[in-house]
Amino acid sequence: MSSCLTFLHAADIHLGRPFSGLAKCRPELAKLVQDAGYKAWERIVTTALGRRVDFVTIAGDLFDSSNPTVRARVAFREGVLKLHRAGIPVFLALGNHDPLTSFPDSLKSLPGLHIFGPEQIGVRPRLPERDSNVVIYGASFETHVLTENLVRQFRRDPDAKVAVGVVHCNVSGVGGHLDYAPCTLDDLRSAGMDVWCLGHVHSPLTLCEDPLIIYSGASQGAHINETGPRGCDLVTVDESGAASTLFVPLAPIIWSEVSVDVSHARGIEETVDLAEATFLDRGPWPDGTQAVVARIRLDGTDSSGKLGALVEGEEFSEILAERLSLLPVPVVLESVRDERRLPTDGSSLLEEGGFLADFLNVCAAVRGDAFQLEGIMDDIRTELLKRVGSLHLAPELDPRRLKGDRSATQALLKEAEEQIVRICLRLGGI
Ligand SMILES: [Mn+2]
Repeated sequence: MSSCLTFLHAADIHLGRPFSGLAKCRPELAKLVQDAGYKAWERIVTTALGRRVDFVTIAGDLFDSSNPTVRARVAFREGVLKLHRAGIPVFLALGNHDPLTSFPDSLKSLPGLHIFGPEQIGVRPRLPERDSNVVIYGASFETHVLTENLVRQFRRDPDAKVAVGVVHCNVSGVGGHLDYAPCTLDDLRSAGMDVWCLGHVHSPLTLCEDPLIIYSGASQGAHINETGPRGCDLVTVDESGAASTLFVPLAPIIWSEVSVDVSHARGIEETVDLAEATFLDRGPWPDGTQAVVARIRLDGTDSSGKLGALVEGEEFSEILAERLSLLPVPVVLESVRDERRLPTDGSSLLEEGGFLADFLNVCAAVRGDAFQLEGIMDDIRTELLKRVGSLHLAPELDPRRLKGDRSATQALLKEAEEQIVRICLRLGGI
């Protein structure tokens, strides 16, 4: 028996997430990711059992909704009971998606499950194999919106040998998440815990090593902005109270966004090969990865312009999807984005002559002439105001704002120029 205390920390499991947007356009993909969410929860349970941890902590957004689905409720209950039968208790703090007031009563009294209330409370689990005085502190969201600092009320008891805090909160506005239960790193440090197990931020993050302050991240990524492996944390606390963590990837589906440089592709066939090679290079994926859902960005300069519109056609995506689905870890295409830079800096299009060469020459002349540039911006402004009115003009398109900012105006013109060239090449025959 190891003398270290070990436990599993997970958060933002979001059981029962509907993926309604995705279900409308890609029902098969929505189903794949939804099933993966349940699978990730099952893996949390089997990992806890396999590692024979002392307990499991969950820091909120266990359920996606305050009215969890039947499948979500059944899956959660099953997992908790399995852990209970193995003598592994679960400590659950609730978050903004699954607040206490709406949490199903039938689940509140599950054996082996402790749900934290709205005020800080320290629970001393009975851990038969430990004589140490382990205290787990936590607090739950009572309602969806919580703007108070939950963490400031936390204090370690003087007799606690190991102190663990569990809470769903936003530390110093960490990127891109609603500012619920805001707190600072200093608030967390001054509570005197050995470990802080947090939820809310969906990327795995270690905010501090001593004391250990971690976001486990979501157990399964839900969309293209949640790329990379997802899972939970295996936390170890030694006798001196020093804590460390090991990230355990569990998500069956990994979201991925890759750029494929098509500059040297000699044709559409090689573009397919390049995309395939990019994914082979990216591996190996963590064990248990069932599929990678990928967005492919085609970039680089299409110097000959020969790939033209072929990469935008449905057939290209279909062939690519078919090829990628045969990789050792199958890749499911989320989308293909065409972000090729076109050779509008001159080179081949200018050499070819014709309409596009004339157009590019005019653009270059205008860009270099402040007077002409301003004249064009005035025309655009008049036209835009006629069409949409000043109230609806997006700030970045407002020529009044651009006036006097020559480089921004030039960049805008360059972008327009590239779009026009792209459209012309797509039409072909020019
Ligand atoms: Mn969440």
